[in-house]
Amino acid sequence: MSALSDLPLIASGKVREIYDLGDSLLLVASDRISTYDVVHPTPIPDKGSVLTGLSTFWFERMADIVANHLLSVTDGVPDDVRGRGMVVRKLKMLPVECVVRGYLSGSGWKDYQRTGAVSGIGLPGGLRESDRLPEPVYTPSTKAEVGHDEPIDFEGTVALIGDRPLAERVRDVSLAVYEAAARHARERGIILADTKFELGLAPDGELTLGDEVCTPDSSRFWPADRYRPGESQPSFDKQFVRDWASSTGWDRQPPAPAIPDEVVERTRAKYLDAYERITGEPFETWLRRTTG
Ligand code: Q0T
Repeated sequence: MSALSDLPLIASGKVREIYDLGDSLLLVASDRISTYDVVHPTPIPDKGSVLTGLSTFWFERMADIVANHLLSVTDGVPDDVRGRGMVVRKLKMLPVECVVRGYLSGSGWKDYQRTGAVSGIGLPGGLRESDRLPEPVYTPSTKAEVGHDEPIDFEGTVALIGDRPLAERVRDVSLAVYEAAARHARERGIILADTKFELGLAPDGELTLGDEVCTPDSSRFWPADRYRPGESQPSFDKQFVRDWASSTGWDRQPPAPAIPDEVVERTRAKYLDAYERITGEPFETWLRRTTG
């Protein structure tokens, strides 16, 4: 198998990379972790593998709702990224971030406090931070090349996509995948408060789910047994790192501090726990599947 270092790099994010395989792409989830939008110098062992395993689980489970870009987590994956690499179909990505919220948090909570609405959707009065919404809402945003994505309403997505029926399918598929994933996660002790999808078109025009799906990096995972509406909720995966980083007096400006071993180990255990709760399988099963 070709070494990663020989492949053309197409895109590089804070915590993952995309390489060109010719007719397909290789998505690689790293073990890097960010808090407050800054990447720490210390990796969390197996984080990339957990995220790739979770995305794979959701792609396979949601295949009856929408096609997806997953081709293989074994064939074509270089040895040095086995477990955290995924070969995917090349898509023509749609220029919208498909955000779905089931709970009021982050920018959704801010917009609600300011306007009583999120993404142009009016909500009941009197909601508190982290409250569950009467029903999930589609709150898309633009894909900013640099800086932060801008929230848009559904009409904004019609304009960007340029095809109303397609924009409707994108919204409906996003809501359906979120609802199915959130129900599954909730039955296993995790609140999937919100999530972000990226969709694209396959060469034959079929609407296809891309990117990563319902991972802790693309979603808010909250431990259900600590859910207390009316305040911000601890993150399932990153809370130990955030709490420790705050306790050091770090001002949240780069560079982020190195993470001590004990915090790395407790955080790694949270990722493995998320994988095992959601898939119902030992993490070992993922390692055996991908590192034959
Ligand atoms: C993409 C064509 O994930 C991104 O960047 C992180 C480094 C955004 N992105 C997605 C694509 C995909 C996917 N996924 C695909 N299947 N086909 N492009 C490119 N950038």
